[in-house]
Amino acid sequence: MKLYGSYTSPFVRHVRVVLLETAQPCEFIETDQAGSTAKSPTQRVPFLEDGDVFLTDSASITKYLREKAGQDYCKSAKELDDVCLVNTLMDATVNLFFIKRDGVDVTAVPYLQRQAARIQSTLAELNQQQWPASAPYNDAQIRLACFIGWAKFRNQIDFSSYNNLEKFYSGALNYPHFIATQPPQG
Ligand SMILES: N[C@@H](CCC(=O)N[C@@H](CS)C(=O)NCC(=O)O)C(=O)O
Repeated sequence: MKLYGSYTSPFVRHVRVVLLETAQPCEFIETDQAGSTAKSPTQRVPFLEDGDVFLTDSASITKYLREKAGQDYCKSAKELDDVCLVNTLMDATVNLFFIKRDGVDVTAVPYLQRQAARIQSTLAELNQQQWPASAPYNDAQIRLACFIGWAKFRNQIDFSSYNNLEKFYSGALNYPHFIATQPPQG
């Protein structure tokens, strides 16, 4: 099995945590934008190859790995909805990050302001929910921890008004598989 990704991507990190939790051997192939453009129709990471299986999204990859290990993936509609909420948050924030990095003033583009508002309203919703103080975590929770870690690493979000999310994240920082997949520091 081969996982293509980067050590900074929160989407890839979720897959890496699932690989550790399910103890499945997998070669990690560090892939930049040129590599993902050449090999995946989405031109994004992660993507996964396993024999004839080729998967292009972290959601399908995490489902595949869980099921391959005999585990459930998102048993309830609520858990799937939480995965989708975090996904929307992560997609919008990563998208704004890349656009800002290209020098665009996001405050001057109405749709990008809508993206920014979507990020804040989704964070407010997630902040109102109950989150566990420690492992075990389900896939929505792992994804949320990966998102918060990335947003802090890239200084994209001020979490000071999201106390509940901060508390959840401090707990996740003690989880060995989360520690093992930290983005490179410094
Ligand atoms: N829906 C995809 C999103 C993956 C994604 O956005 N990956 C980012 C890295 S964090 C990427 O490769 N972006 C490159 C680009 O947008 O050109 C997933 O869940 O795998």
